[in-house]
Amino acid sequence: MLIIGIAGGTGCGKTTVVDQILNELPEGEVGVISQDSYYKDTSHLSYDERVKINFDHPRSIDFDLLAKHLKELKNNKPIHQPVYSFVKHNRTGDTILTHPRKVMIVEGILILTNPELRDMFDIKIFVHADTDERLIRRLKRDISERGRDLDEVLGRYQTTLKPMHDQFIEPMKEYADIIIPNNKYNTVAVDIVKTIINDKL
Ligand code: UZR
Ligand code: MG
Repeated sequence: MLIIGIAGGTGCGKTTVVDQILNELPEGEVGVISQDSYYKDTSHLSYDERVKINFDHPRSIDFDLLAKHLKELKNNKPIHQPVYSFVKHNRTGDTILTHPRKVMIVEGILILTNPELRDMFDIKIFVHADTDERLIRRLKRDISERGRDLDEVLGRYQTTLKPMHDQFIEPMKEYADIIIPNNKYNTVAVDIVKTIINDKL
């Protein structure tokens, strides 16, 4: 199994890059695990308490479960990936059955901060987009898809997103094998990654 880690700040276009890779590879050969599915279970907290969680800090992620699942997939066992709701800020209680594939992509803002995961990645990719581009995309997405408003997104951006990005995400470029510049759709970079994957398939 080839395991590819794709990191980069919020709104850098990770999900888009992953979708572009998936679209052009044979179906059934590539699987995706999203760090977003592994936010810690917050059922013991009220909604008002959950909103205050710093979701951009590595401790908000259940890395133990993520690493365990990745190992199981590596051992050719299917896993039950938790389903997370950004609207409720909590796991929904549902899971998605995820089967092992020849290529597994793990994507998320903080996945390169965890040494155990880093060691498991055969290829580490960091998607870069300028801060203003990322903020624009984040604003649009959170308002249209995640039930937020302008004040909520900007407030969160200033208090947690930006400081956590500078502290935990940006320094992870150091570990990347490939950095994809993604201020606009980068066909060449996606082609290169596809070629590497096809080589291994
Ligand atoms: P991407 N996030 C939420 O907004 N709510 C949650 O319940 C859990 C996570 C956000 C998180 C992070 N931060 O910036 C983003 N906040 O989801 C990561 N606040 O997702 O990589 O798709 O941008
Ligand atoms: Mg995403």
